[in-house]
Amino acid sequence: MRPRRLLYGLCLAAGLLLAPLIARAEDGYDLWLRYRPLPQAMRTEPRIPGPPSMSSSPALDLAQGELQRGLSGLNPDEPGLDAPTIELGTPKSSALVAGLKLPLKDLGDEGYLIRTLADGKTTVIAANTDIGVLYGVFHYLRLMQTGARTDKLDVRSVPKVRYRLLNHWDNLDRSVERGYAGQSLWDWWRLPDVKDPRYLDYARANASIGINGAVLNNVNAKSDSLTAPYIAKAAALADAFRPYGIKVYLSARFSSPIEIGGLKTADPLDPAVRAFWKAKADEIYKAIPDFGGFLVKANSEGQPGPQDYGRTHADGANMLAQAVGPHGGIVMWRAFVYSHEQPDDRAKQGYAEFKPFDGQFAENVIVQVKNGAIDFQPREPFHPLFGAMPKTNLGLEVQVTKEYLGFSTHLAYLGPMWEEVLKADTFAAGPGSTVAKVVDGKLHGYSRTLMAGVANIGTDRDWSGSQFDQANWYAFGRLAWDPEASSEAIARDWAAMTFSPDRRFTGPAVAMMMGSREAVVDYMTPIGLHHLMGRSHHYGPGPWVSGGERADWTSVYYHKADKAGIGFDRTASGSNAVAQYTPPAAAGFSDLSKIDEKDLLWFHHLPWTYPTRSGRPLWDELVTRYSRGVRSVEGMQASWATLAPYVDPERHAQVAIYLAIQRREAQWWRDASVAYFQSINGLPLPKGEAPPPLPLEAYERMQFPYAPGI
Ligand code: BDP
Repeated sequence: MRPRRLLYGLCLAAGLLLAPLIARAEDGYDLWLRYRPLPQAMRTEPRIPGPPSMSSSPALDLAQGELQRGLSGLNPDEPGLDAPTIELGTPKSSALVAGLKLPLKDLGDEGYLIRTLADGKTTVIAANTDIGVLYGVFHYLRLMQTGARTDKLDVRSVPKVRYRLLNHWDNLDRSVERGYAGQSLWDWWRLPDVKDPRYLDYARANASIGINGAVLNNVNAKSDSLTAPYIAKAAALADAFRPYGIKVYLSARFSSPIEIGGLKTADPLDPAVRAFWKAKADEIYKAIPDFGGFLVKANSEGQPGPQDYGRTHADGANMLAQAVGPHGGIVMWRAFVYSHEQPDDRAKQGYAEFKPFDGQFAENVIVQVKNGAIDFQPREPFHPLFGAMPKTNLGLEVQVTKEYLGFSTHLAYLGPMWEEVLKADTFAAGPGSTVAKVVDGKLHGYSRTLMAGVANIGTDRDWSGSQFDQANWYAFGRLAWDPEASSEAIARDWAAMTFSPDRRFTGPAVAMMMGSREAVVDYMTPIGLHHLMGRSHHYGPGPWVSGGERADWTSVYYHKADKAGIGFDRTASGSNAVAQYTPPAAAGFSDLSKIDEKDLLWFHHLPWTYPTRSGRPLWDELVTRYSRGVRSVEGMQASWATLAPYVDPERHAQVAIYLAIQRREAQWWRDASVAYFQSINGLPLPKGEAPPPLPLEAYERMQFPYAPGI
């Protein structure tokens, strides 16, 4: 044998030997779309459908392929002769669907029906559009993956929110601001020539949860993204995503007319500036005919904006809206604005700057509002703008990446956090005026609705930096589709699809997930405290952070602890931020007898001796909660250990290691916070509470110059 042949033979033999081992290793790449064989008792073995009877399209081919892939993975046995059959399509693509005269009218462009026909043997997945069919297929497969009955189906689903977008804070050098899952997926350097197959996997995963748009670049944007070479790169991504129903959007830097347009100004009322944006929009739409539109962070944290020219947010947003409007595009204008030159409570600034302009934004503008008035903290009361702008489309922005909840190594399922906000009552049109009803447009009749999630996705094999962080991506998509969905039901689906549908697994796993965010709140920012993390990288505790370039980036600005007490007085005796809410909502926050203690120190400055509802004085309650958080993590560790029989060793081990990190860091948060606040109040610890093992200075001295995500 010639040496090359020999080498080839050896490699082949080694490959064959190793293949079963490699195939068994699970690294999380498959997400919730694993399609591993179901336990025998759950199998139904439907007959895999043939190609569409009348016409096809890329999306329909994908739907067909996905169904085949799912069914043959989940039910590897040959279907029996009397196996049920599945028909999928639109009235245009399927003669059966056309003939059935199904009630498709109200399904719109994205909804679908899944129905078992009277013969009890045929199930149709039908929609008005091919993408609707694809969504229906993913729903059908989810039912199978979670072990639900599929023999008598009557499902109808229509998204309640029109724009369901991921916001990638990805930079052109492939770093990701606040990203903890590796580099950016977008290989800007090699695009547009090299089209990483992972772009398709990304799009497929998003389609499976109904996400229909991606903002490709960081809100702290560079103008380069709008130059011809980068438009071509974005167009290549748009081509990859299109069959999956995903449009691309770009963050636009407001000063681009100066930086890449050769103008002296970016004043939105200047005719040359308006002409620049119009020409830029035309150029983009030429390359990407279904381009979604622009996302803009203006006049916030040093970003340029219309106020630099004495103009308003409405002036800026409307100018861009006019440029993309003729092409069907939208502008998402962020309400996350605040300035350290403004002495008033930072929590009040978004409302103060936007509320006066209600009704002045163009119809294709959506003002994008973070869930709370400060900044993605582990817990914030809902943003006062919700319910306050009936004449302006408002969208909700949440952070899927866990900048403030332990990066990727803490297990925190964010579904309950978003559900808490979505269920919060604004009382804008009487009781029941929830944030969900504002966001889905029902309350005020918005013409455009939006939910945006700051993505937690990167080049890590498991996409999100941890197995359980995939659940946050998943839950975001599901809640954007239906903001009134139950985060617990979503967690159950995810756990079943991602690990095992066995109830002995999903029961404890879902319990862990549902308690996990509250655990983080306990060990980081209990009882309404907020913004206590390390400076700039935001890793670990930093309640002592003070001084520096801006007060509103310190911790002492927010906790206001002194010898006598702690908390931010946002009632009438303090900043009166509470007055930005409707009177009934405000009363619920300012009245000490009514307020939920979870928000107590967000709105009130109270003495350390203040009697909390547990009967403990405030200081004792605070310490108790810090320690409770650490114990909750120990509980998760114990629970996870018992779940080993249901999870492949690779993923089980990764989660266990991360939980050990979380346990250690929860203790660190508790100890450092207790040491700091005790240095301020000089009070003894409640009985049974261990003193922090290190002196305060030791915690303060810790430096993390290489923390990820900056
Ligand atoms: C903050 C992040 C910062 C973002 C900012 C934003 O620390 O990196 O630029 O939000 O939303 O939480 O613009």
